[in-house]
Amino acid sequence: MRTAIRKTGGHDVSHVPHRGRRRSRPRDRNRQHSTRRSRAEDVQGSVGPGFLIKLELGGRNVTRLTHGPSRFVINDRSSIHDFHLTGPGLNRILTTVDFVGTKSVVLTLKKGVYKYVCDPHSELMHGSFRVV
Ligand SMILES: [Cu+2]
Repeated sequence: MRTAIRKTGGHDVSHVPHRGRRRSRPRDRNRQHSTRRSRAEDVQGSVGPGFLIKLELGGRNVTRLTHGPSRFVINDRSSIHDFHLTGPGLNRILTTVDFVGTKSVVLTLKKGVYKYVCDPHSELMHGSFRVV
């Protein structure tokens, strides 16, 4: 329905700006920062499917961690590798050779050097980090 524009009094409303189309402007509604990962603080380990073992935090190879509790999420992508972590007071196979999938464990790290290997291929597949 149209609203008629009436001239009131002697004043001439010469030009009424066109109101018909209101540009629907895509608003930048508070964009949530999708860069924030829910579990960015987790230490991400992976082994396989090739002859590769790694441990990363925030996409970077782990060389140093702070002592105290840390969650390790290990993704074992092959049934020929395992993920074996040793360190001060710790000697633990986080994922076995047969296992394929992801395991999550919270470990309380102590100061010192930790090493991780795939036991069947330890010459090739190993790494270490320091806990301070
Ligand atoms: Cu292996």
